[in-house]
Amino acid sequence: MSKQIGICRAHTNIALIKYWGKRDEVLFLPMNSSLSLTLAAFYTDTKVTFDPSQTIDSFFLNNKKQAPQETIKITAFIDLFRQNYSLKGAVKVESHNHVPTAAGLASSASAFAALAGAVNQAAHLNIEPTLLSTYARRGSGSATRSIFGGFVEWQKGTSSADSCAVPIDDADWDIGMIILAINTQKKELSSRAGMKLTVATSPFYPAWITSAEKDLAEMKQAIQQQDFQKLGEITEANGMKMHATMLGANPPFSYWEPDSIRAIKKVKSLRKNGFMCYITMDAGPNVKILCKHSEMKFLKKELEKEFASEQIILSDVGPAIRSLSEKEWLDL
Ligand code: FM0
Repeated sequence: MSKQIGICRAHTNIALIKYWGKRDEVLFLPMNSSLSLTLAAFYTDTKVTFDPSQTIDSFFLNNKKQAPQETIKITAFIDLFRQNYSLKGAVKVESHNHVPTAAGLASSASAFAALAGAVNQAAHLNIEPTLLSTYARRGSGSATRSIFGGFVEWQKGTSSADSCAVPIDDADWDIGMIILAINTQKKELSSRAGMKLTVATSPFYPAWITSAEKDLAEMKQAIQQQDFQKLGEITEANGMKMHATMLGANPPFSYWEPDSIRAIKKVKSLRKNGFMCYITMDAGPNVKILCKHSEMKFLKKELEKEFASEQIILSDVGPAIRSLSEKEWLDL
């Protein structure tokens, strides 16, 4: 039997309503629904080759063969498909992350969405995107949302079958995002460990859940009305509330650094001067600024007064996953 090949590109996403906490760690079922914006600037390209003549899976990231402890994660992920479909042979996975190292963004969201898409294509599984998002979810929760472009909701669902992504809006109404890289070192506490500690120990956690569901409902309304100010205000407030839960954990922790606060102050002052820009932060010190696409370049100039130009990356709204041809892959 011949080799089967699939190649897929998936973009990363930034949550505007955060996913923070699991109710099932094996199935990656979240405590709350979340909502994100897919970014054009950062993506992963992944090629999957099923080879019936091979018996051991292999994994190459940016042309470098990965150690067994990394390859095991890939095997565990592909095994989810192997349980439901008949897949022939071992798999070779080759991935390229197009995430500027300066961005300091985690790539697990785009990585597992691209891998799910490439498996689907290689083995001709014809899994439709919503179902595919439940597979991506099992690699990393945030990967659920990277199957689609624009604004995407990850509905927490009632079971593994319906905890999936749903496209909300293609965000083609003057939306952009600025990534301000504060520190690109690997963080001390992963988001996985951080959310687990928060769920287990923070007395603020129940309030987070109630509040996140309310924020989500209001944000969906703001998106429907294309009300940018409301969208931004909810984004900023929701992110801050997530970070507040961490200060209540035992032991308490925070991902913030002095420069994160400097960035927050700068964005607030820009807002006072009439610009529509709002902060969100994930499990790290880097700051993401939701803004109007039409104001992005001006905002970059303003930020350059306080931060190095290499720290500031502008992104358009990103699309859904898509297949790449062998030619596109070779041209990378
Ligand atoms: O993206 O344990 O997906 O909604 O980025 O792999 O399921 O890396 F701010 C934190 C992402 C968490 C919010 O967590 O965890 C968001 C966060 P996994 P992820």
